[in-house]
Amino acid sequence: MQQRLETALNEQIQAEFQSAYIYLAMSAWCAERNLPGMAHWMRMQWQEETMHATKLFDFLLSRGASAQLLPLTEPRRTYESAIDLFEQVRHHEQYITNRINDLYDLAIEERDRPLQIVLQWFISEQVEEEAQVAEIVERLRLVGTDGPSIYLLDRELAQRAAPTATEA
Ligand code: OFO
Repeated sequence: MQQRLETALNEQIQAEFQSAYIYLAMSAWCAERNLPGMAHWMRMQWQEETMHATKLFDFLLSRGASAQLLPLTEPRRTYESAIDLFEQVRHHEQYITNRINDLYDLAIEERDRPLQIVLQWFISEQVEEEAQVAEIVERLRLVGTDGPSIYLLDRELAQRAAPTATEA
């Protein structure tokens, strides 16, 4: 594998683990505010991102490249509201989508076809993730974040299933 790709993949593994770390911190924020369904949703998100990172990590090793495990930074701990929180998830996923797209362009430039195939899965996954979180943001905007409405949405988000190996 080309050095440029190895470096970029290690940075993407870091970004996926950083995403996991951010969502785990968000899960704590929800739990501390008595929103167990949202805390669960974030916990599932944490699990999914950990699987994304591991998928790229395994791919890197299968290609005989070297895994670096770059450092993570402390995630943000304060949010104004549940809307603000999910808005941040949306922005973060848009950022990840841009990163994946750039990585895919690099894989094309370097003519690395196996990496292109792996990244095609991530490209589809990002479409799904962005749509999912956009829906939650829209619903929160619609119902607001007070009393019964947030309670119902929180209960619904508690239903999110754990990611399976094919989903993550
Ligand atoms: Fe939420 O995204 Fe990973 O890739």
